[in-house]
Amino acid sequence: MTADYTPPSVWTWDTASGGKFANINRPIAGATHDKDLPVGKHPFQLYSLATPNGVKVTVMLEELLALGYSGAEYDAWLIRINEGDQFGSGFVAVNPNSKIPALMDRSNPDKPVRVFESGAILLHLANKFGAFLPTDASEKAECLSWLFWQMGSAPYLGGGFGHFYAYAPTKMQYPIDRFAMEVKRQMDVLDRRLAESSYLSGNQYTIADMAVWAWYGALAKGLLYGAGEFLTVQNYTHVLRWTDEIANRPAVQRGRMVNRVMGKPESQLHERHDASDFDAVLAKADQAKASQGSTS
Ligand SMILES: N[C@@H](CCC(=O)N[C@@H](CS)C(=O)NCC(=O)O)C(=O)O
Repeated sequence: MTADYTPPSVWTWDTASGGKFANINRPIAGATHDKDLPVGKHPFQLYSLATPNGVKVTVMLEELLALGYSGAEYDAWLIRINEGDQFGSGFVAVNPNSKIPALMDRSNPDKPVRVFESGAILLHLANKFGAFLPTDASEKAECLSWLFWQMGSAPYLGGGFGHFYAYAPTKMQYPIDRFAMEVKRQMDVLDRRLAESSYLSGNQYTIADMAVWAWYGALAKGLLYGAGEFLTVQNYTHVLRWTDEIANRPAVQRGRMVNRVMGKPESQLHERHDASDFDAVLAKADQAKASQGSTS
């Protein structure tokens, strides 16, 4: 890759373009191999991974269960995107866009419904259970505005800033400057909103908070792309206040563990098929704490 690149008249696919994830990027859609998806016993079958886009859905499902909606019981199956699971024929049938998260709503077994795009999944669940979506028209409009704000903004954070700051094969100042500027502007947008209200849509915690928290809460805590210092995230104090409050919710703590394959082993629940699945992970965390205590 050179700084003085002149695009040819017709773009061609260079399979060795470099950069993290270059092995799974393709200029064509559709399945690469035949593979059925597993189906468990619960009304909802989630096929996902604990990236920010995946976490917002497991948080929502855990929040619904915490409110007592047993109809929100779910099986969460692991999709390893760096191994190309999203290109299996079963997955593509649920999400033709080949990206996690993808949900099959089997509450009516005679008429399963597929839902893809995390925002659509959150809205589908909120409508179905009448939860985490304000009923007041103006608060609902505010909630949907922030939900769709996240859908439109996060690609600049992940695909723009994160890609060029952390994943591209070389560090290039122009795209890093461009996307750092945009991401800081987005953080300021949130900070100003959260200075004037407890949650994004007003006084209620909603699907907009779940969606935005998964991305911008992680960024505010310095957990994305090792970029906390670079973006001086500690300056967004209202975002941090809101981030910590959401992170303390027990359902959020459970939701962020589901389909997680990175970080401390005691924070990872690769697949979730029953509420009791969390117990084994929490026992591992207790063991880790105890063994730290006995060696110190
Ligand atoms: N707009 C989509 C974005 C989903 C998305 O980008 N998923 C990523 C992981 S965070 C993915 O599956 N990438 C795999 C690929 O691009 O092949 C949503 O909100 O659901």
